[in-house]
Amino acid sequence: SASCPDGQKRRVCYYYDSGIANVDYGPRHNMVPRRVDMAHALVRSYGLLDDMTRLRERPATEDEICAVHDHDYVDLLRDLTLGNKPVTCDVKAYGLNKVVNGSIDNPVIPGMWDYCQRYSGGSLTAARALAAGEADIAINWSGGMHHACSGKASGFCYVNDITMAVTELLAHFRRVLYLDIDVHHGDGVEAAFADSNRVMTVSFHQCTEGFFPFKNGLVDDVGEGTGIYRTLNVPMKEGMDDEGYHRMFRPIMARVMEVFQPEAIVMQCGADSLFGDKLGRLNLSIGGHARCVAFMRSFNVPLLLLGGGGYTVNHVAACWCYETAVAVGKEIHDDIPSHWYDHYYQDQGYKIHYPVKQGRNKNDNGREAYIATTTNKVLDHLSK
Ligand code: V1P
Ligand code: CA
Ligand code: ZN
Repeated sequence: SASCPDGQKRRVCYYYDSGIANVDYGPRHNMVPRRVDMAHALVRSYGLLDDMTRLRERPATEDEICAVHDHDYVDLLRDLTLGNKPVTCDVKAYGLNKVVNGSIDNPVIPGMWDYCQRYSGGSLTAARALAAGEADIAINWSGGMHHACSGKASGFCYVNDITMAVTELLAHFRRVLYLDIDVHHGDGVEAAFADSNRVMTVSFHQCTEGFFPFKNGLVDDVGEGTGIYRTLNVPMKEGMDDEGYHRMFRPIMARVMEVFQPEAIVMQCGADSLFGDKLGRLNLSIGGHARCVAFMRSFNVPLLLLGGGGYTVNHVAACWCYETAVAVGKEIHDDIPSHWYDHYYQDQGYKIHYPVKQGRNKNDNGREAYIATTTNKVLDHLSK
């Protein structure tokens, strides 16, 4: 259709599991799984389900999760939830229930194991649809839990569905690109593939004093051993706007596609890089965030779109609905249709594209030329 960035249609598969909507991290927690149900309700209300193939719900099995996680950690996740065995070990050593400054990032919650199976099953199923050649783009907005490590939970992530999906894709494609536009560094996925020459990981993120996950994701962290220069990090200061973001994103990703030539792309679309997020301090608009998706789509390489962070839930749902439209290649009108969750969008005037109030962009302070310097450093790594 003419409204597509590159004038071409794509076959899109869509995964949605209603079993995630009621998962509750606790009353004061920022992570609200219901935002995925909100996004789904919006997608449905715009009629976008008619433009996609709905994938059948299939929770990941214990064996599938064990392919990228340690056995003792997986046993613990399963047993803590089902309550079928008294747990005698120190769950804090596994990143669970650890109290830091009065808040618990990774609480042991009701239905935790089932939740892990469902969101990671979605990413695996979506990856398989791409591998089987059934789709050009596959979507799982409940996935994208990029911080989980092989043996422990981190940053609201219990199992790493991304690592599972990439591993699945590696059985069918020679080179897989992982791209992460969540406001946080994609540390768990980076660590899993740091020494691989078949996976390139690229994370754009806020990198400021005291910002999770703290001292990593620096511009000179480039991987190791056989994977050297196949890890890229693009750190940013507070206040980054659409224009500055794309002044880095476009040249870097164009060059990545040129030199790495991936056969499949996994893109984590964390919506906490949007303006007005509760945790992030970048100032992307929904249009600016979605332009990243449109740009990667234009290369016509099998593309897996995943969710991730995003803590102002009305912004998150509007963003992922709009990106679903970008995937199918349809322009949707800005007025949010009347539906079950429509009252959540009152603050943004019932529009998809809410306004960005640009404050100071600390990346664009004249003489220092942070954007140009950082972009050149990354391009220099790429030339190696
Ligand atoms: O900053 C921390 C730990 C706790 N601090 C004292 C050190 N944790 C962050 C975790 C952010 C996780 C982001 C996940 C993702 O990348 C992917 C899904 O988006 C944190 C923060 C924060 N402001 O950074 N935890 C919490 N806030 C928190 C607040 C209330 C209740 C529970 C956790
Ligand atoms: Ca990121
Ligand atoms: Zn995040």
